[in-house]
Amino acid sequence: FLPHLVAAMEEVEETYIMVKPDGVQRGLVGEIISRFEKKGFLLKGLKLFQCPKELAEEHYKDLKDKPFFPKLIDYITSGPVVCMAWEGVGVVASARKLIGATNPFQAEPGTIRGDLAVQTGRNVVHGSDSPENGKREIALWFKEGELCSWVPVQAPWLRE
Ligand code: IDP
Ligand code: MG
Repeated sequence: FLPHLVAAMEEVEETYIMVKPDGVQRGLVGEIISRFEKKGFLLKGLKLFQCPKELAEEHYKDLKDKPFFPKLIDYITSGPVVCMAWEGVGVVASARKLIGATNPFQAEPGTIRGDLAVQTGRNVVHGSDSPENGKREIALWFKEGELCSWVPVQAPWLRE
């Protein structure tokens, strides 16, 4: 399986996934991690973290002119979040599919937001929207030494 793994390396992406404070408060951490774990992505980093205001503002800087921005920052800093870095071929788009639409009312059943949330302002989970933002966000939320490179025993059973 090694030549295949090397070939796949070229397409490997990283995405930043975060259980937001409502997901932590509602006891959904295990459920949410489990969806990515069962899919077969590779977990590279994981921590419980109280996000400072400056980091929340940097993370969501593209939304700073939106009317909901102050409430969004209050929400994300209102309690601990669970930060995750996941790796895989096509992981960015695939994770967004598992997460579902931004508005949980529009998110399909079977998606995390479709199954577990009812409102945009409390949509339980974040996922990077592009490979570039995946890299940017992982660098923002994790320090050097907090990420692991490893080969899970299931690797040869995930790809032919
Ligand atoms: P995404 O999380 O699906 O990528 P974005 O448009 O990037 O959605 O918005 C980031 C986050 O900001 C959303 O997940 C949600 O928590 C919050 N948000 C977006 N739009 C609204 C809104 O209209 N009202 C309140 N919160 C919003
Ligand atoms: Mg977004």
